[in-house]
Amino acid sequence: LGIETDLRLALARDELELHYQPKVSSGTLSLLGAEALLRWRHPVHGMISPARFIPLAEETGLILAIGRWVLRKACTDLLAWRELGLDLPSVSVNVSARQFSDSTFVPTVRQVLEQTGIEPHRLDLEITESVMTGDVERAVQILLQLKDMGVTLSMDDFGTGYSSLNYIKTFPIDTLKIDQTFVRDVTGSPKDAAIAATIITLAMNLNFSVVAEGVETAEQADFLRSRGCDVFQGYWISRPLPGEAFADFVRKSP
Ligand code: G
Ligand code: G
Ligand code: NA
Ligand code: MN
Repeated sequence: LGIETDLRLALARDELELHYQPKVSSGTLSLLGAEALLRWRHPVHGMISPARFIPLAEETGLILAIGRWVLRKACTDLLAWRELGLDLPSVSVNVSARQFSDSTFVPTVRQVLEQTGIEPHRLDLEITESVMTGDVERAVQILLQLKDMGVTLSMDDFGTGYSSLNYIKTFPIDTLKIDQTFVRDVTGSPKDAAIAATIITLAMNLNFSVVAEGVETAEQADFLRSRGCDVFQGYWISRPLPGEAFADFVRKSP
């Protein structure tokens, strides 16, 4: 109960923050965007991972308020960096299934775009395959409404959920993100190599961009690049960075 009450107060107490992990072109390593990753700086327990508190936020419905905060913060950070002369082409925000299926989600995205004035194509929404487990037709309608606004859509953790190729065919998405569980042993495990290469080929053939997550070594990068992967994200490029450190990364980026 303690942590639930604390989470309720975390927003008001300004304890949530966004860290940013770069996404770079696999060829030139130029900066293409960044994924916003939520952190909770708890006054007693220190930094708490979203893996621990997002499930609680989903159960309690707090994810709706937190999700709105994340969207707004990511967009205003992007604008603030631009004021400093730092051009970040795109910012990605994670959207949980509960958030996605709530009737306030589409209006919230529209409102944040209008209020911040960020160009819609600079906002990327990362959704997981779990949005397909409910009402698929409704999910497609929501995705189409988001596409109409001009935001881009990424399928996160691809290959780990309930994905069906049938859904992939009908979902109006722009990008597949290869889950890091396939990237981890991509140079050691022939099976993981086959899966990663197949996802890359699938993405290319369906005209999706493809991001490899969790790239930690030059060897992984070489393999993924050789198979046609467009975009890298992972510790090999950079860990998720607090705002100031991320701004430094952008400054130094090719
Ligand atoms: O950054 P880290 O590895 O700690 O993230 C753990 C998990 O939390 C990941 O699955 C990530 O997608 C999720 N996560 C991080 N930030 C957000 C957020 O703002 N909203 C939602 N819904 N999930 C997030
Ligand atoms: O579920 P999602 O893909 O959004 O989660 C991304 C998570 O992966 C974040 O918690 C982030 O901190 C973590 N992450 C990012 N890059 C790497 C990496 O290269 N290696 C590992 N082990 N984790 C990573
Ligand atoms: Na993500
Ligand atoms: Mn992922």
